[in-house]
Amino acid sequence: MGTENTQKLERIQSEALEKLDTINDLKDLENWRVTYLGRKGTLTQVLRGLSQLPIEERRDIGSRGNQLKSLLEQKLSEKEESLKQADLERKLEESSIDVTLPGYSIQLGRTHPTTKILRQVCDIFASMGFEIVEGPEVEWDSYNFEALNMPKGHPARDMWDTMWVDYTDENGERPMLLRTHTSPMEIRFMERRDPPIRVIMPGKVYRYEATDATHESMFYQVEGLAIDKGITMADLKGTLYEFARKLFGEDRKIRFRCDYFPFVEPGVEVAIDCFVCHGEGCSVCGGDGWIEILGAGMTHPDVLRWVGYDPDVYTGFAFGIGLERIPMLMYGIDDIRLFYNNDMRFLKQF
Ligand code: FA5
Repeated sequence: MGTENTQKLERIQSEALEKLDTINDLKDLENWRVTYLGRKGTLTQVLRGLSQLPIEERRDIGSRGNQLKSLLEQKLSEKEESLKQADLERKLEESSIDVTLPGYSIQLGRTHPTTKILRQVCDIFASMGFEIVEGPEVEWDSYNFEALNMPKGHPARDMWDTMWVDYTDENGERPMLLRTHTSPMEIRFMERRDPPIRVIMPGKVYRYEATDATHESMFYQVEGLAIDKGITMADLKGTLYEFARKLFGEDRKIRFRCDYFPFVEPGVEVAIDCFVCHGEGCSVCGGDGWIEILGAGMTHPDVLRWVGYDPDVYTGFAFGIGLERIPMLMYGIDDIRLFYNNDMRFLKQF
């Protein structure tokens, strides 16, 4: 009986080790484990039967059996390790990824020239005590035109080729549009606040426009508004001169000329000498020698009345800067359409 169990253990050992040598994958290895070391495995059976054996044999077979169990468990884990390693190497060899190649570099974006200039413009006005506020790009007709002294049918509405939105209120009375300028924000702001006011309001505006080198159908404006007791045209000129000097430097020439906007009286347009011809006249400035960058003026008394301010107490000025015209002047960009073409060759230069 004693010899029989010893021989059984020897058989299990030689058979298990022999089979283990032939195993090449983890699934077969698991079957091997179940065969010898599993709950009903051959070695487990021998160990379970120990209690049936006479005491002297039980000790001998128990000790041999447990040694064999440890041996098989150790061989099992060694084999498992080597199979996993081989599996990993095979996968690396088969895969098309060469982990030793340097990775692709991620293309970093950069700030758009319009954003860059907008930040500079905001900083300059902030340094002069102006706050910065944004508003909606889809606007009511009443804010875009009516409150700005352009009732329905007013010929000055033709100054802004408008993109209408197919929407009115339930009475069909409040037509909607893509704002043609940032001036409606003046009204929205004044409705909410009492003077004194010093604010700039940047944002996108839209015009149904045939584009050319200086005209886009979507562009940015920066609206400015200052309302207080005793504000005069001298304050407007001083503010805009200071702005132009800070942005373009002391040497740049600035021109003020009379202009008409229904919501200011008097109105002006401000131009900077052309960066290409410096005032001589060329194709970029349309032969004029100057590039208009903004419209401005003293806020019209009717506009003040509309928002409930008393024009006998308060006066103020407003301006609307065409933002893209500024980087055009600063960097010598000769076509505004380059800004929004998404051509990386252009955008990478800033
Ligand atoms: C206005 O839009 C007025 N709201 C400005 C204003 C505000 C006047 C407050 C008085 C008081 P205008 O249409 O001229 O005005 O446009 C203002 C600036 O926007 C222009 O000086 C120009 O720099 C720029 N601009 C006008 N049209 C275009 C366009 N199609 N593409 C690019 N820039 C434009």
